[in-house]
Amino acid sequence: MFVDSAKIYIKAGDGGDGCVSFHREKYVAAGGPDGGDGGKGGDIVFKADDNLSNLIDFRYKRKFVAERGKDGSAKNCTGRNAPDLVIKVPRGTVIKEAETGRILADISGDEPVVICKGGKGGRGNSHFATSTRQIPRFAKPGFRGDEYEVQLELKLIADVGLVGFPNVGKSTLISVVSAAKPKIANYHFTTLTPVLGVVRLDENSSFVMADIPGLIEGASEGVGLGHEFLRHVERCRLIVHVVDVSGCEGRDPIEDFEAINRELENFSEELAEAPQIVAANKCDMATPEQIERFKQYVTEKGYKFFEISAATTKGTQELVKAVYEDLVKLPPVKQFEAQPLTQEELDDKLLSKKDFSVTVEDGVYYVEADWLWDVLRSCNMEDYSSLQYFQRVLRSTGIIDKLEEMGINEGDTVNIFDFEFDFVE
Ligand SMILES: Nc1nc2c(ncn2[C@@H]2O[C@H](COP(=O)(O)OP(=O)(O)OP(=O)(O)O)[C@@H](O)[C@H]2O)c(=O)[nH]1
Ligand SMILES: [Mg+2]
Repeated sequence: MFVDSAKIYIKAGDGGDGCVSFHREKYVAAGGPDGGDGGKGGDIVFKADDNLSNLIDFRYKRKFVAERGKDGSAKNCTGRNAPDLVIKVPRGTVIKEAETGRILADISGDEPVVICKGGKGGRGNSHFATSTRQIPRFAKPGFRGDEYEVQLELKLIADVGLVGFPNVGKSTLISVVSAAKPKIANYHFTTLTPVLGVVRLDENSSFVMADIPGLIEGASEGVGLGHEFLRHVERCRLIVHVVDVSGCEGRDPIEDFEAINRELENFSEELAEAPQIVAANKCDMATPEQIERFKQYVTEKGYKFFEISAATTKGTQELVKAVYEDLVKLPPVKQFEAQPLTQEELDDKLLSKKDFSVTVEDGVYYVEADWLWDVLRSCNMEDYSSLQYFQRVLRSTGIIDKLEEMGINEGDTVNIFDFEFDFVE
């Protein structure tokens, strides 16, 4: 089975917690704080692997979580950093944030790409000693690792893409100009998955050609096999548009040509504007008048035109040479750029990090917010300075205001992750 898209969940490791500890030694009365820092959580890294040809593995495993950093320990021992989790994907896999469709990376080079950063380790209590606070009874928890739901989309890497109606001879063409051996048969939708072939002109010149399933009118609305497979020619530097010029199936080559171009346009404007060479196939079955009529139409539109017969290989070498000559002048295979968040989106993200909700039940005020968990974990409620810090956070993030707005009175109970305390103004 050929799978070219998959949705998976990835999460980098959280940082290890800092440690609360005090130096102990015989005859030393009050050793200072010596709690070490937590280690860093593992990153989620993507890497191209040429032994993989599609995304089928992600049908079975959809969740990837990197290890957490180790906690710090006494004697200023820093916790161990967790190893990165490397996810191997076929070359040409584009990673998008599932929620927004924003491109995070294009794994078509050799460099591994970090998609989720592991959380930093929390600091141990030895960092928090000051002249006025000699016994810090708290440490910081590790930071959380990034997490994402991502859409993986394989976009094959080829210089040239063959597009056209079903049964016009696309697979026959790739089979005579390259070593690829796709299935060829006299019915529609013979090709069900994309096929790549290397076309060699001589020792030093070659290019990669992609054969994809046939398109029909309405493919962009999902008719036939749909236009899904067009994503595999999206990177192509040049399109070879194959048309059955003999009209042996009762269609008109000019109408075919226009219909396919409309489907390309519906898929993506960029693809519609890619340079195109027209290959009028099945010339062995066409009359000279048929060929001439189509040739005139196509050349008037400004396209290069080649009459070929893939079945007899007539004209195919001329086509291949012309394709190569054009490729030399064209920019390299397209890479998809990662799309960073805009300033506005970054701000929204930061703001939403401070979102919270307050509900009242039986006189108890329940405050809920994901981010508060980390704050709460970093505080030692038996420690005065730690408690002060906690109160400062509640005030600066607007939680106290909200509680007052909701009519809280002195002495009422506030509950945050089951930690309860009395409200004092
Ligand atoms: N007479 C003639 N027949 C051809 C030529 N090229 C291909 N054919 C025949 O046309 C039929 C379809 O060829 P394919 O190469 O499978 O066509 P395709 O465009 O890949 O079709 P799909 O994969 O279904 O989209 C086969 O029976 C081929 O033998 C040609 O130049 N002349
Ligand atoms: Mg085919």
